[in-house]
Amino acid sequence: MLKQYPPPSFTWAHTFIVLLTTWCLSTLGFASNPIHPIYSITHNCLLGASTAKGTWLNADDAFKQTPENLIYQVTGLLSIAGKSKGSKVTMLSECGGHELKLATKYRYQPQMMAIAAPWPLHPRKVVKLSPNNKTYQQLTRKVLARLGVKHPHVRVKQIFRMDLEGDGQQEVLVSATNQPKEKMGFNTRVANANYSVVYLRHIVKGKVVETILDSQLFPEPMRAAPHIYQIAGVYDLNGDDKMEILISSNYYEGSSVHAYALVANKHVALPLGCGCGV
Ligand SMILES: [Ca+2]
Ligand SMILES: [Ca+2]
Repeated sequence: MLKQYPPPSFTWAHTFIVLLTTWCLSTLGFASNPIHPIYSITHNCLLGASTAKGTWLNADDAFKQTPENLIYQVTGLLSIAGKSKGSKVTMLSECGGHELKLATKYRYQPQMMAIAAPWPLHPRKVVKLSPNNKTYQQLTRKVLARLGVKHPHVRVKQIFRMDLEGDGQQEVLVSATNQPKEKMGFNTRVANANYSVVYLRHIVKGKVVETILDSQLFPEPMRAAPHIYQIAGVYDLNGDDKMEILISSNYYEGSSVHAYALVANKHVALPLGCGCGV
């Protein structure tokens, strides 16, 4: 007698399980073409996304492919506020930004992000140090002198220590800015020896080095719209257990945020970034 294979009962059960699994994954935000968008709540724009393979999509491609109902981790610099389902991303009419509506509202924090990642965004601890730390003030003075800032007024703003790639060696990220009214981000003039810099202190072939990630220097007073660079977050953006670095830039009538990775001890600019400005 000819045996029917698969048996009818298996076919029904199998079909039911497949449909149920598809529905569950879709409901939880894991679509058949999963991407992991990276959205800046502070800057109202989509930086891009990582794919299921851990590669990167720029903002335009991520915008086209981001489905609704993804689950986002909502964060503010060091603290994960919680999770929320997100809407489809839409274009803002002004300044090329994007809008992502989150179902759950969280209290606003500086440098707030929504990242559709099911993995830990901080696989290792990120420690905030006091900007008054004498060691890093002295180090920043040397870095500024090396950049050509004469008699710098050292004003360290942020210091974060972490092991970016999980090799057991700690890295330190430092931002320093000296500008008039710098909190406003609306300067149209700069004074003598104004600057803004973000650098990474890390070990290369057994030697400690300081790598400049972003900087802008003004040796003399002039009319200008100076950038204020700040560390906007340190997160594993693609689930490979290595943390990437987000840096924001604010200037007169504009702001943006972009990303770097540390690859083989070298900093690499990632194709992630977005902003709003004139
Ligand atoms: Ca490390
Ligand atoms: Ca990563």
